[in-house]
Amino acid sequence: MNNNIHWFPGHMKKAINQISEKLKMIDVVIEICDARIPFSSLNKQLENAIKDKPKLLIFSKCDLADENQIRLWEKYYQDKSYLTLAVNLNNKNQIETIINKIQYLAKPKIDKLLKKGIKNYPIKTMIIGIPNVGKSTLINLLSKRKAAKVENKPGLTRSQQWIKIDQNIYLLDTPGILPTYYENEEIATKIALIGSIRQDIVPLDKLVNNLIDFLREFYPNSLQNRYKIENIYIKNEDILKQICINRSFKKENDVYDFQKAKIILLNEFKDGLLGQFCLDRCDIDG
Ligand SMILES: Nc1nc2c(ncn2[C@@H]2O[C@H](COP(=O)(O)OP(=O)(O)OP(=O)(O)O)[C@@H](O)[C@H]2O)c(=O)[nH]1
Ligand SMILES: [Mg+2]
Repeated sequence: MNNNIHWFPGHMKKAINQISEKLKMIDVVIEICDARIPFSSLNKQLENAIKDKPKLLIFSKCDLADENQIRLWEKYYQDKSYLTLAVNLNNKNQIETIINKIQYLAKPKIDKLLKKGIKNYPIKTMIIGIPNVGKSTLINLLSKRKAAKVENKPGLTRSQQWIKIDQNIYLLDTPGILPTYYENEEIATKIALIGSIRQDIVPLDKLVNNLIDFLREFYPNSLQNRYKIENIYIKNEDILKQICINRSFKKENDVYDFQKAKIILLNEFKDGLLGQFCLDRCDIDG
């Protein structure tokens, strides 16, 4: 890892403590992971802190991820008793499914309260996840019908802002953001590759080499098709040269512009232009 980088395990602990504090008043947790890294975008310390809460695990950006791997990862988490949902959060049709899952998760508590004669209990939910996984997109999606109305209602903690999203479901309007300061270099690289951490936090060549090795191993056709590289079982540098040829990336003195090829490869991968991928492999990482 770049020697200039300082990792801050203390920040993680602080963020988890802050989230844990808010979670005390929450009935259902909605945790979002990026479907391209369903393992690396979840944090073990946080998982421990919320293991007793009813939880919906949303795999966002499944339009950018490998369907087969999503299915395997969903099963992996379902076997650990998680309720999962793989979605494209840009698709507005998801609202009802998400609401139904929240209601399902809150039902044991509601039933218990009903037995005590307490009706109309407001279900309080909160969204958590690492940066860029779609937390704000989900808040906007869920609040759309009610135009992000903020309620100050007895039974809801007053100092917090709540958005009413359905009959009796309330969403904390500020999501819990987990920092992506990971000590583990492999995880940091994956998070950088999908764009949830500044890419320059990991040295460019490391990112690029990791990506090419990964694509060659798991999705050989992607490089072949996108950059018209006939044989991809060549050195990484030669792959980059092929990208320069394919895109006519040359500098003034007629030498190949490798830098440009590296950036283009990273960006096109991140934006899904090379296809749908999962960087976490359920059979290996899970
Ligand atoms: N393709 C695709 N893009 C998505 C999806 N969900 C969110 N995005 C995009 O991902 C980017 C980040 O989404 P946000 O909702 O801002 O993510 P966030 O978790 O609130 O990010 P922070 O506030 O930085 O922590 C935006 O460009 C969204 O449009 C999805 O399911 N599919
Ligand atoms: Mg946000």
